[in-house]
Amino acid sequence: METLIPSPSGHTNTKRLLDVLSGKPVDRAPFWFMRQAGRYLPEYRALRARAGSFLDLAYTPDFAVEVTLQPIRRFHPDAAILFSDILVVPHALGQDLAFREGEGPVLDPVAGVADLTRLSVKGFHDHLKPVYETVARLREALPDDVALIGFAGAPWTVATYMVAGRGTSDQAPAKAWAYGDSEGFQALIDLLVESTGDYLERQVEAGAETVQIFDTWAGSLPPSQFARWVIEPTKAIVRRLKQRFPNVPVIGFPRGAGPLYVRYVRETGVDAVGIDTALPADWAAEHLSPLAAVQGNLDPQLVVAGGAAMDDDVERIQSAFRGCRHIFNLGHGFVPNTPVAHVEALVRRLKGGEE
Ligand code: 1CP
Repeated sequence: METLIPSPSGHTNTKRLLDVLSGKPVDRAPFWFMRQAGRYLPEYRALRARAGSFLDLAYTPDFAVEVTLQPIRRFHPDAAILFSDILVVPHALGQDLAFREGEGPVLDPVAGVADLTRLSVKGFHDHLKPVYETVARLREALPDDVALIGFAGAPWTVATYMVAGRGTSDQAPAKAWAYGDSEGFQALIDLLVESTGDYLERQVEAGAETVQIFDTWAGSLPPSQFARWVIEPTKAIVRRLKQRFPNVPVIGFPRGAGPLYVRYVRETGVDAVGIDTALPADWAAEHLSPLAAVQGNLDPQLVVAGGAAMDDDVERIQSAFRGCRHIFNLGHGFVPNTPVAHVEALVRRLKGGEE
């Protein structure tokens, strides 16, 4: 089903995203968008209906490759991100998972140490084989100026779903365990560090050129708990990836970390950091840009609104990062009611008239 997408003529085969990540000069900031594949695209909704369920979409390489390529054909961003989900890791560890329409993910909760015996790394990579195949096929299919990003959830964020058995607004179940029985919770985090490190290594072997670690709920922890559950597990994964693949850049996204972003970048060893919508771009340019490339951070709701409100913030973000290593992105993923025409207008602006 996948088709090769020709690169626009006149482009060299260098990838802007990888250039920025390795500190090379670029003609403009590279861009891609979190959730660039998804329900705001009519062709995604059509394929999703054909696949039946979200998991069938994610675990069938024909479908996952096609969905990943949909936004590349439309917008030709500087990167493609593997189409999958952070929750395939607990699924591959043996935790039941389903995605219910309008409800999001539902898992069989892992509520305490006794439940850890239900999880096992046996069969982990067999379960994830379709993901590795998707990565390998994407690497073949992508234009030579589009970088391929692999990803996984960070242990803390994945644990919040495993423990609650669903998405929560306050992450209370995982916090209750972490605060009340930190040693037991540490065993879950250690299992996730190991399995997530393995999973990302396999993605790189299959062809991912960089990986992003999504820590969506990093900002929900108090500063006293941030190092143990966010920094340490991420640092362990980065260290491991760097031992095997010293030249593969790692992007961290500790959403909501506020001033703790500085510590996160210094201590985890990530090459780039994704900033959320609430972090002032000029603050990030001052405090984070000297330490790493910075990715972000247009409010996805501004793309829903479009027009001057969106354009003004694009301009504000671009000028804050002028002269810095910057990857333009959203502060969080596209929402389903984003008008495609607004994304087109945004892309035209980011390309500044090229092509
Ligand atoms: O119905 C549908 O079609 C499912 C919607 C959907 C999509 C498009 C889900 C369910 N996952 C995805 C894909 C996805 N998830 C990608 C693909 C690559 C991309 O284009 O960006 C990625 C990177 C993710 C990562 C992910 N899944 C995160 C971290 C990033 C973030 O958005 O904060 C999280 C928290 C999840 C869990 C998840 N998966 C899906 C939903 C609805 C949720 C959130 C549940 C909740 O907290 O309520």
